[in-house]
Amino acid sequence: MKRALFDLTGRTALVTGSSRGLGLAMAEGLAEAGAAVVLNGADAGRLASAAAALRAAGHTVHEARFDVTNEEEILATFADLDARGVEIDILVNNAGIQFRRPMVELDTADWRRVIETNLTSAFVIGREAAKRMIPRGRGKVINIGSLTSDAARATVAPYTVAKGGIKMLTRAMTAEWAAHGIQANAIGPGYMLTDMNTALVEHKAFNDWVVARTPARRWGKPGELVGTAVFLASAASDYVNGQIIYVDGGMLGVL
Ligand code: GCO
Repeated sequence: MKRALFDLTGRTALVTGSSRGLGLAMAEGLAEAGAAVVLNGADAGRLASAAAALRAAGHTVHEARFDVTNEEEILATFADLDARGVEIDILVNNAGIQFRRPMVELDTADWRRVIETNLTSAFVIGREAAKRMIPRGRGKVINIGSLTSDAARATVAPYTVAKGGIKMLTRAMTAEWAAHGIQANAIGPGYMLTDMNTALVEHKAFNDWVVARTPARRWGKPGELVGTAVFLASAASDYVNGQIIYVDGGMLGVL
């Protein structure tokens, strides 16, 4: 049977940082397109309730509690998935943190924590997934970038550097894995209504700046990443590689 272009039936997607926010929205969208999903979070309770909600909607859900900065936990998770015969066809490197502080006041430990969580984790988890995708001759890696993958904003330097790194990591993955049938791409969300941005939404001047600066004149909703995620996870993007697709209401492209 010829697989419909955007159909993910029979595929399994691991989405890191998916017990809430953008990650959960994308996991739900991939499930609605037919995929089984492996939800991930560091908090077992939050993970279990997110998984229960998706199961109640009729989706096939596995739970993978691990801290994306803990390599031992990552390797143990992949060994456990192997043992259970759960093949990861689609990886969404979404887990990330934000930390806002001018660089002259920024501790090196905070810098390292953001880089480890937002960039190094994508390399380590991507490496483990690719080791298993390459022998199968196919796979999808979707890295979650940001507007700051291409433009800086004051007070968020480590986040900006990590997200800039995500764009180039995506291209490095393409350089090494595309010939093995793996498509690695990125999504650059704009200003989305997530927990990470609550303080910004509640800050009137910042909120007004986002609304005025965004051609769509509004913040984005997590569900608005789903279409791009399904496209990059499906056969529809089999010749799309090393790209970053901005889902930002036009913010990055318009002065
Ligand atoms: C910030 C925000 C941004 C957004 C997003 C924009 O402090 O400016 O947290 O980083 O979350 O990444 O693309």
